[in-house]
Amino acid sequence: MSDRRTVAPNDLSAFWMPFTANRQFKKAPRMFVGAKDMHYTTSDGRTVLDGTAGLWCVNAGHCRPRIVEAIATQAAEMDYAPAFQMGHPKAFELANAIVGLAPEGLNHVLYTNSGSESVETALKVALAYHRVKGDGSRFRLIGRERGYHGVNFGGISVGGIVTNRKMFGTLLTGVDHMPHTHNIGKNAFTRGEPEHGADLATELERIVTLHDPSTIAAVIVEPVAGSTGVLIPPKGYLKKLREITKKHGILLIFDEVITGFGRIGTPFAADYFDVTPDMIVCAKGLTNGTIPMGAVIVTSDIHDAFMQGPEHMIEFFHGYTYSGNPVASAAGLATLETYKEEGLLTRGAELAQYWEDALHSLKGLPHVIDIRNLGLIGAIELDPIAGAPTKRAFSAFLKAYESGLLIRTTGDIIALSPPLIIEKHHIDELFGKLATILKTLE
Ligand code: PXG
Repeated sequence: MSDRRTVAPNDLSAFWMPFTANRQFKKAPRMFVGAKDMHYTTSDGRTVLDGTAGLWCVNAGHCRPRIVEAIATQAAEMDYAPAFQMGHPKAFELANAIVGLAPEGLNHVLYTNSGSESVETALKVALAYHRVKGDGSRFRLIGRERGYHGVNFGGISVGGIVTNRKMFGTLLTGVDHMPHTHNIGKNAFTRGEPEHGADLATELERIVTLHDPSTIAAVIVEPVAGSTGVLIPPKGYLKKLREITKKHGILLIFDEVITGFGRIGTPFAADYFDVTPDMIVCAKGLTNGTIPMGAVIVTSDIHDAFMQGPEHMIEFFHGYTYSGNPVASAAGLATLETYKEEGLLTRGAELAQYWEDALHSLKGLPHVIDIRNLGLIGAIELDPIAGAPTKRAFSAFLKAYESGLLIRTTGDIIALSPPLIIEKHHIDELFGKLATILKTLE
């Protein structure tokens, strides 16, 4: 019998791959078959340094023993318990642990299976919250250009990525968008938070005035926009959004699917920016990428508003078969223990300066028009090839893979977000390889 860990299947046609150039991939497949700590192993036996924590999710590095064991043990002990009208201890333990990490006041957790579902859940909570409070005219949701909130209908409606929206009809109605904050003209090569652009938050005032505050349920933003190419918020911008939303009784939702669990050197971005939203949406790092799981963390004010009416009645008609799944909960608990034991939720802060210096050393290399960073996130924006946008960055991605380095690209932007266990010598290796690649790009 063949060793299934190392031999690639010979028919790749059945799997229609997500967000992938399927025809290109299937002509020259890139297959991972193993992973440990900072590295993947490819089907042809090569080692690849993980510059992206999988897809921004493997914050503690790969195949960590405590997490692996917790998953195996839970799968053997109790694989599944009904999520509706029944419970199991680990889902409650994990909710307490999440609340323990979250900013003060965010005290209740709804579970989901992904970031996309967390977004849908948060938007629904927002609409229902106003309604249970007798304020049902608040039906509008405000997102932002270039925002990414997953791929379900609510998420693409409040999201602002054209390619993810244009094929899908009218989307949700009653949605409006703030302008994005990306401004290379003024902020290129800024280290950390850009100086220019906080005034863009006042665009929210304009939108609120246009629709009247009494019609607006919630504003959702990524504190640091990830998928759209790493857009760091201008200094003071998020605080202004908080002031405006508070003034008008509008809920503020932080989508921390990427920034949650230590990515920028604090447990959540809310901590880093010292801005407490009404809800935090998370997923990815919650289980270190092992078992699909997401969560929405909400304030007591939101939770308590629903706890009314006859006690035998369901308070919120929403949830998933796998909400708080036992194996996912066990993975989540072991993940949070690993983060705590190894100080990973603040390790990004310790390494941020070294990371920033290494990243910005690429300034001046061919085609590099901007470099941005925060915590252990980095982005390098390349000048697109005329008439062939995305091609230059994609070719950097392919060359990186060949040279033993995993990076992510979106448009002509290279995004980096390594596991938080990264060591300085890995950072040197990563940027050393990247510099070589950038020098050879067409
Ligand atoms: N919100 C944000 C802010 C995200 O970044 C989602 C929601 C959706 O999560 P799910 O689990 O449904 O995929 C995301 C996902 C990339 C990349 O490389 C980013 C994501 C997913 C895949 C790739 O930029 N973010």
